[in-house]
Amino acid sequence: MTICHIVRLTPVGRGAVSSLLVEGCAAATMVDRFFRGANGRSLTQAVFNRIYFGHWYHQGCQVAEEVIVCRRAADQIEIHCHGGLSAFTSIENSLRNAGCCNIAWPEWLQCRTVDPLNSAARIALAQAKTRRVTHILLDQMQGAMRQEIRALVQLLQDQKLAAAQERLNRLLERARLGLHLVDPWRIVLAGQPNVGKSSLMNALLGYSRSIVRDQPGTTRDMISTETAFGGWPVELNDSAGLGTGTDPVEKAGVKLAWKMIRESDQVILVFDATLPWTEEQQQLFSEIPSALVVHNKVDGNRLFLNQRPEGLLTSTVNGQGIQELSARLEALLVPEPPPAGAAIPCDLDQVQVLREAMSSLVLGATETASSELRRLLSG
Ligand SMILES: Nc1nc2c(ncn2[C@@H]2O[C@H](COP(=O)(O)OP(=O)(O)OP(=O)(O)O)[C@@H](O)[C@H]2O)c(=O)[nH]1
Ligand SMILES: [Mg+2]
Repeated sequence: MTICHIVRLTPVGRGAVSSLLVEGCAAATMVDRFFRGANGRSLTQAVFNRIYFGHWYHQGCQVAEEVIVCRRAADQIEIHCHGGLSAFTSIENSLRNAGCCNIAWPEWLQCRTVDPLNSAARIALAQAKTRRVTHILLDQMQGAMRQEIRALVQLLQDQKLAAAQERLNRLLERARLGLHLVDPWRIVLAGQPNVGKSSLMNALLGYSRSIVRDQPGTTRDMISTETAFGGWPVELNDSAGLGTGTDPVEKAGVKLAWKMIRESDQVILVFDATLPWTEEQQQLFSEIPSALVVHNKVDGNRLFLNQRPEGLLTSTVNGQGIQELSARLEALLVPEPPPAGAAIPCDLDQVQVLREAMSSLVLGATETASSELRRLLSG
């Protein structure tokens, strides 16, 4: 018997129903070894896309599992069982013991699809965490990228090279966003000890995630949480205060904070507005020029707002500037949100192909650019 593949169609975890697919020329015969339909007939006789109720008998076991099966194609049988892991795993085990092999659904999708852009969007869609991201990925699934690539290929064919380059450039400008639809943007709150980084983290999140204390050195490790600003997925990180203490744990925390600052997409650099501006603060400010500067504690009785760089004024006590901070972050991450239906490359392979096509185009290799782009349409 040729090998049949098992594909998990529903995520592992709680659910009312779990579904898996058995695929291969011998799928019906394979499932027939365990399935007893209420109508007593073999699945090889089953009408396509009709559902059949029956029981799954594990080898050597008298207890049967209630299942519904559906022959989706000559080589495909879908099995729907009770949700959760138990029924699902035991059915999978029966099939594996009979010689079937598991294949992960993204791999299965990529192998059998004729539209790689569609399958990439579907794979990303399964990981979408916000409505905004879901809309963008649905647009790609419904052909936004495909149409754009086709239009580009047509422009190249018509020798409209300047127009092609402009459109390709726009796609590449959106690549940064596309790559952060699933993989969240990394934002880090940094600054000297006790300036209110953890308080700001909690204020931005709307709940207490980080410990806040009136003493420097409270946060020592990195505290990470997933959230979203304006629908853009974000990993928000609270870091240890960038102090000069000699305590080994504190020093390790500072080292980790700098590492995160270097690796992040955006730094929020927090200063305490109730303290005079010092050389040390100026030094920190110049070390992270791309940071979004925040002067916190502006509810204080005595403020030192002169001679410091421009920045957002916030208070975690009365909420001043917190909404503005969140809006500024949204705008910094995606300065020009794409219009509905816009084409956006959503994985690294696509971005890589677009970059290669752009290089070819710049070198005047139109034919190469065109064939590179066509690769996106057919894999
Ligand atoms: N008045 C006032 N106090 C604040 C504000 N934000 C934070 N604080 C206080 O400042 C102190 C330090 O706050 P944290 O949020 O722990 O400061 P941090 O920067 O995370 O400190 P480390 O983790 O030690 O580096 C706490 O007593 C907070 O209540 C604010 O906006 N106004
Ligand atoms: Mg802290």
